Amino acid sequence: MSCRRGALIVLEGVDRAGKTTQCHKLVQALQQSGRAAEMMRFPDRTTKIGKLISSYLEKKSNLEDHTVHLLFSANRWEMVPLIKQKLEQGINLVVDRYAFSGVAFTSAKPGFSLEWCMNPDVGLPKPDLVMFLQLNPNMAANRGEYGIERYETSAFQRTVHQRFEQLMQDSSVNWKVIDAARTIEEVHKDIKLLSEDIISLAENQPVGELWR
Ligand code: Z5A
Repeated sequence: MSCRRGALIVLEGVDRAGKTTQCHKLVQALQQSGRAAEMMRFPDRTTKIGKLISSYLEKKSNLEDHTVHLLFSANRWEMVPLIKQKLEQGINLVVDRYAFSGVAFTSAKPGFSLEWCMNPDVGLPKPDLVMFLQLNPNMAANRGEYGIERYETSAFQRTVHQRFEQLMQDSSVNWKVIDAARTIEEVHKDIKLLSEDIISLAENQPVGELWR
């Protein structure tokens, strides 16, 4: 007997929008309601590729811009067998950043088109739902200073935000914008409801291919 597949649910958003906080809360809530759920995050800094990325983000090493973009994408592709296996086993995956971050961050650098940035991720397992946690820069600033990692400057983050806005025009992806300026519990309530709905819808459908 084949079991119903799990849903692939992605949280994206600007820096300090609360993605990690909400991913943990969602996994916990789904498990408490009797559903199998696990969290994944990108970059996954535990693999060999992830360690190269981590060293780059921590500014301990330099990598050419195209190269690091392809490494971020490879870091997702190396997880595809595991993602597919978990979904087939009926496990709902809650993912902290995905290909959309990959495209938004690299295309915020000079000389990178959205199209070039999307190409390496074409065909990845397509998320059933992508929730974009929307937070304006002033609110984000109230959640603490930017860290010391690469990309953590307000000018760069503004451009990243514009790229996300462009990506959200794509109706082939199931985007939902969430007002992340509210309390953690209020944001969680919306995320949980949307996730429960998509879990029911996705269980009888095959996993799609992103941007294909
Ligand atoms: N990157 C890339 O270039 N290419 C790629 O393909 C991918 C990523 C996948 C590492 O990301 C960097 O890699 C990232 C994008 C790039 N660069 N930047 N910048 P990361 O995911 O490892 O780490 P992060 O981006 O630094 O996480 P974050 O965005 O800063 O945080 P968050 O997950 O959105 O927020 P949080 O950690 O849940 O919460 C932040 C704080 O706010 C914390 O103190 C919370 O308690 C607080 N918080 C959360 N929610 C609320 C609410 N609702 N009210 C008040 N306070 C709140």
